[in-house]
Amino acid sequence: MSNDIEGLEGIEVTLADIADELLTSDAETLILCHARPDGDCLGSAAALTRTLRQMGRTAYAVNADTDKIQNRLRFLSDGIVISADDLPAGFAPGLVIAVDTAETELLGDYDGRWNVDIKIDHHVSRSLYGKRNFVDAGAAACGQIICELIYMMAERDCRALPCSATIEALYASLVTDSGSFRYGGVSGRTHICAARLFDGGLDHVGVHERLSPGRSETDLSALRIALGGMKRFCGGRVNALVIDLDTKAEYGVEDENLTELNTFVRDIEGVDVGITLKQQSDDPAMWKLSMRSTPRVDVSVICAVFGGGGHLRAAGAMLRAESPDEALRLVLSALEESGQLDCSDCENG
Ligand SMILES: [Mn+2]
Repeated sequence: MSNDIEGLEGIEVTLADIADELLTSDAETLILCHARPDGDCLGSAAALTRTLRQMGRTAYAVNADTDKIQNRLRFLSDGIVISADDLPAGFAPGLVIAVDTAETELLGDYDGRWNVDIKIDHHVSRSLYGKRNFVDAGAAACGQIICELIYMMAERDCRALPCSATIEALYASLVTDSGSFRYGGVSGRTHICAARLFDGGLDHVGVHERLSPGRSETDLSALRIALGGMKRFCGGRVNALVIDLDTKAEYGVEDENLTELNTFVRDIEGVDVGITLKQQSDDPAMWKLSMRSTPRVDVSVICAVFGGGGHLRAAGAMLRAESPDEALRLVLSALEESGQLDCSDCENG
């Protein structure tokens, strides 16, 4: 399918404009959300899809990676966020909405498959790939925007009032994207959204139990790797974990089992920077760098040195190194050269 607005920028609209459109349009609607889905994108897509259906519309949500949805998030997506292969034959949406997706490339295999009419997002990116765009970078989660949108619509059409599944989806969005209301993007508005969901009958204990089901044996193997392998530098302020292919094989883990370690290495008393480096099986000379920090250090600039990027406190990159020691040395050097840590007593020299 063609993407005739590729390279063209759409206009910016208000959330009230989008509410107007959704209240008055009877177009069959397709909701898109980013590949490698997280709780915010699944919760946002599920909530919006259920709301439109309650209003009597035909609406479907699709994701390019339904086979990669984490088990703990499946209660959000089951039966509501589907693969495009499972769309009914002949379904031709008149309205396409993308949620929580900063750039169209993040749609994965579905990039370019449909023209996006409306983009709703909370990432800083200014990419206006929708014909109409609403981006609120001050929202802690895309689910916060969807929550505000749904209650705005419900004021004018009570059929939009969220059902219990929509309430759970929106709350899961808020919780997962805000680190359980701890991250910098959380505001009074985030809590007002949560309060509305509580007023609507939210079972918050149930949602938290499903989002945090406890650690699996594989998770425990990952923690054993961390506890056995972390090394402190720069007077203890930098904590690094380098995981090579032999270690992954010995413990029976893949990179997808190791994501929890990215923050684990940072969340230790006295540590300002957590570094994890994972050797890549498809090219053993490549190492996947993940960095996490406290507000005292900007790790996005360190990852940018290696062609990566991200947020101030959470960033990543791929780098080339011939050995675990070389990979770590490259990162520690970039950190030192950034001048953000007083490295005078750094073991790295
Ligand atoms: Mn998000």
